[in-house]
Amino acid sequence: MNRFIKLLGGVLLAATLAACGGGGGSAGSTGTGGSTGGSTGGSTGGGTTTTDNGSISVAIFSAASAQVSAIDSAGGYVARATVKDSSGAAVANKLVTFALTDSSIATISPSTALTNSSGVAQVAIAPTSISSIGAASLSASATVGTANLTASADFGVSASNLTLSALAVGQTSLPSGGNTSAQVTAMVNGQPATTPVNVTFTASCGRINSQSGSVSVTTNGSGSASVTYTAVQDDGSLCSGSVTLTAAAAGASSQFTTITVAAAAANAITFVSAVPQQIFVSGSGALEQSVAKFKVLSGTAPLANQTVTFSLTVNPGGVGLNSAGSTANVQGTTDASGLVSVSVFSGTIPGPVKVRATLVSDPTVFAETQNLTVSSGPPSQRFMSVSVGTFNIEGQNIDGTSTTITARIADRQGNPVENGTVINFTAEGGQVASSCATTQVAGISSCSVNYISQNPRPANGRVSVLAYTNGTKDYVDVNGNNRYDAGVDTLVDIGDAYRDDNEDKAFNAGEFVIPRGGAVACAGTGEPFPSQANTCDGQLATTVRQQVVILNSSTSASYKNIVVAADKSSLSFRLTSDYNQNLPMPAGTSVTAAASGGACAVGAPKGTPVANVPPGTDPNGDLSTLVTVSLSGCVSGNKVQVDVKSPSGLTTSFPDFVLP
Ligand SMILES: [Ca+2]
Ligand SMILES: [Ca+2]
Ligand SMILES: [Ca+2]
Repeated sequence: MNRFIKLLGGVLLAATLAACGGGGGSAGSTGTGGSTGGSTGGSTGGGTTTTDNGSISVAIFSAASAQVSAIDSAGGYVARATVKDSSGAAVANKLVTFALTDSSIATISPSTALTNSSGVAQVAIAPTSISSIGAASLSASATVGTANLTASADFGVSASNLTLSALAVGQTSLPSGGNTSAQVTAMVNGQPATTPVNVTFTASCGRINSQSGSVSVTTNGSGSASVTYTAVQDDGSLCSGSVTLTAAAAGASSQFTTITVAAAAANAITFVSAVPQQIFVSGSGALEQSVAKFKVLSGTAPLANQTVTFSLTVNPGGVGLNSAGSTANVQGTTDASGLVSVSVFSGTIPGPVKVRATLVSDPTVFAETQNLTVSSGPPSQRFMSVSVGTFNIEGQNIDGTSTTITARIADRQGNPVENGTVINFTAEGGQVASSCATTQVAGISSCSVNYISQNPRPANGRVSVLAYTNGTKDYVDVNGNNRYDAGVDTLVDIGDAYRDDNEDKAFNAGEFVIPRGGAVACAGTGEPFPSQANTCDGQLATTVRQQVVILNSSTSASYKNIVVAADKSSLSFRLTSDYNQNLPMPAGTSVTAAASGGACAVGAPKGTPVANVPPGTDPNGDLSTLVTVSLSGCVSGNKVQVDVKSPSGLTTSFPDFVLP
């Protein structure tokens, strides 16, 4: 039948369908009112407008195709318009526009439609919401020929009776952290709602659709609202025991159901932190305690009230748990965040430490600290030692003559400090590298910097250089517990470190100083460990410091204090730098002697080459070099020639010594 019809022309098809009595067409024709001659009319449930050009009628039908005068949230209603021409024949493919006088109580969707071959166009009409109530007018408009035709029909929106079905869940018993579906159907007048209904789901613990608190979802076309419930709270903690789920919709009684969630079992432990990661050997005076923190989990959720055993798996020596020196295992219980911690006390030996945390409920589950170490103590003032490769360098007349300054530094126990301890340097003249970082070679910590000669050059040729770093003062361990106890032990207090440029054993304005803010009265000292008076602070920490002096020896030589033995068996003098007769010549300077006259002969001079001369702490100290030349066969009037050659190669020839 259908295949046969499709072979026929459109007109015949339309005529056939009209003859068959399409529902739309016959329904439209039942409207009342409209008279001929362009008048319009309408009545509740339907309306028809007839003109000379044709007619249009509109009415509302239920899902059961019954014409109705009211709609409700049961859904399935349509607004249906029928368009005919002046001869009463159906007008196909005609645009019909639908409109409502009050969109707040009802909506049409879509608002336009084309007529079918029966001249019928229809759109859906529904209450705007489940709570909509009132009345409005529906209109349908189309253009037939040259005439704009509009028909209207008044209708009511009836109250709906909304109920919720029982709340159904996929599983009523969940494992810890598990999830399940939950579903409820909104019923309008006993039938599943086709109009969207907002249903709010709430759980007494856990999340719905991965959200905390109440979650609103809209029913689908079948009136069903469904969510996923998860028995894990927002902060990751786990629900356990009875959980109540609630589904609620405005105007309907709420629905409840109960889910039983299994208690969580700890199955993981992780290391969280050790603060600080570095502690110092006991007795160093520095921080000796760290707090190691672990977290107990069930899956990924932190678990409270779990007991953990702490044990030492790596102990360089003397490390204690929760008290100094106590190597016994200790226990702890996790807090609400699943965290549990233990205090770690350093021992007397530096090295890495490992603390293990083991679940009491499952000893196969454990974690260990990472990167926790007991370090050597900080630099101790008493164990600061700075040396200079060559003190008396040929620096007065030549730039760039170098020497090496080495700092050796240990902690209070005389053990090497941590690698990387930075020693700073500052110089009165010349140029010195600003710092070096200690390394341990064969277990001994030290580092070196270069010093070179250049301007400025102090007038007396003595260049003060200060080496310093952060560390601790010395103290007398009165109570013998190998650590500093303020008020019990006797501190060897010192004031601010400074560089005593003029070596007067006191701080003078303009001299480099490292202020620490102390104002306690105390005596000051000069090199080798300069301390500014009255800047003590009673604290263990200090700037560990030492001053050294480098001598800018000259290239040209001078001499003083010539002595010739009465029997003319020797000649001696003191060799000095030319510009300061208290300064030696540069280390390595060589002296040669020759005699002239008769049988007078010289032996090899003593006092050459010039030694590396420590500068002492007296800025006026005589650092000249005694040179002795042995003589043989010499008599009065014989001459002795002395030449002095500096390391750079310049030779100074002294005037001939004429023997008296
Ligand atoms: Ca002590
Ligand atoms: Ca001074
Ligand atoms: Ca000086």
